[in-house]
Amino acid sequence: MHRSFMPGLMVAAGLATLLGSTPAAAQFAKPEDAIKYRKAGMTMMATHFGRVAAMANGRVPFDAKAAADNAELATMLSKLPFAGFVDGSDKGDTKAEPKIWSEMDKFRAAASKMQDEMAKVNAAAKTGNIDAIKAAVGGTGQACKACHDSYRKE
Ligand code: ASC
Repeated sequence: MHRSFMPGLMVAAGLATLLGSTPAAAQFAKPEDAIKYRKAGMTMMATHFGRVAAMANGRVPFDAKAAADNAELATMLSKLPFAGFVDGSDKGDTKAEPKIWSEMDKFRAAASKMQDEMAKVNAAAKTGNIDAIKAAVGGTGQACKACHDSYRKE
């Protein structure tokens, strides 16, 4: 009897592990892996946000579909980098200020603020209203800058 449902239980446990592996719970074998992960996440987010920002700033012609697609990606990507600021990853190939780890609540709040602002870009881009996109891009840029000013070395 027991043997008949054990494999099912093991599959269920494996699935639970997989489903529990949300970005926020990303695990890293080494601090340098976490550093690489968060840098890659920032790069991807900045690339897609930058495509929307370029339209908002008039550097490239407005394309509503491209704006919406990139805003959606930037919003998803905005959730990723912060899982990489794990304990022990304050040293290495990073511009992260060590004070991130001594004021982690403030750092998380700054990240959260950026994510909220980025979600506004996404909402605005879905409407296709360029003025709303401009406003939201401005707010997001300010949130990026505020966090960099406090927590990123030159
Ligand atoms: C971007 C980007 C940043 C922010 C910042 C805003 O597009 O890559 O880091 O905006 O420049 O001041």
